[in-house]
Amino acid sequence: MERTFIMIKPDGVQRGLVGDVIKRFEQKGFTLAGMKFMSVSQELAEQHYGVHKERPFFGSLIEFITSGPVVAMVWQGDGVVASSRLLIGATNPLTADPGTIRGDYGVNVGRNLIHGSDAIETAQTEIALWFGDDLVEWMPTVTPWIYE
Ligand code: ABT
Ligand code: MG
Repeated sequence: MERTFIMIKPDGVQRGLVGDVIKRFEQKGFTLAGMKFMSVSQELAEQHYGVHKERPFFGSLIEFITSGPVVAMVWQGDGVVASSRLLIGATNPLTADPGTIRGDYGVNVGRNLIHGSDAIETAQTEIALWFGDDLVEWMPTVTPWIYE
């Protein structure tokens, strides 16, 4: 089953949006496979955002993501990687569609509330980085009402 890494960033936690975000993923029909409320170390932040190391916003990005607790999660389901990006919306909340998380709650690209892996391969790398093997294998009893 496909899995993706989702993180509610410090702004989403501070603004009390944790419940709303989890609700959207639950109601879509995806299954939670891992979740932890945690502070992000400098080292983990730099590894997670390693692809942006040379970008001008790298410093402020690391500062932001380590500025307060985050909720790290793994969600699973058919097509969950691409579908999560649709639920989350465009990187810039001002151009994210209404109905998406960023479109409904965000204004600034540096305060865009939530992270979702951008490809299946990235998801595998990010899940290994944040959770290792510490995931829960289970099958909700409603599964036959979501999958034919
Ligand atoms: P993430 O889910 O955080 O990876 O965002 P997304 O994949 O939608 O967008 P990318 B391009 O990966 O942005 C990573 C973080 O960098 C911030 N950013 C990005 C800027 O601050 N300025 C920029 O010009 C760009 C392109 C937004 C993302 N996260 N935060 N916070
Ligand atoms: Mg990204």
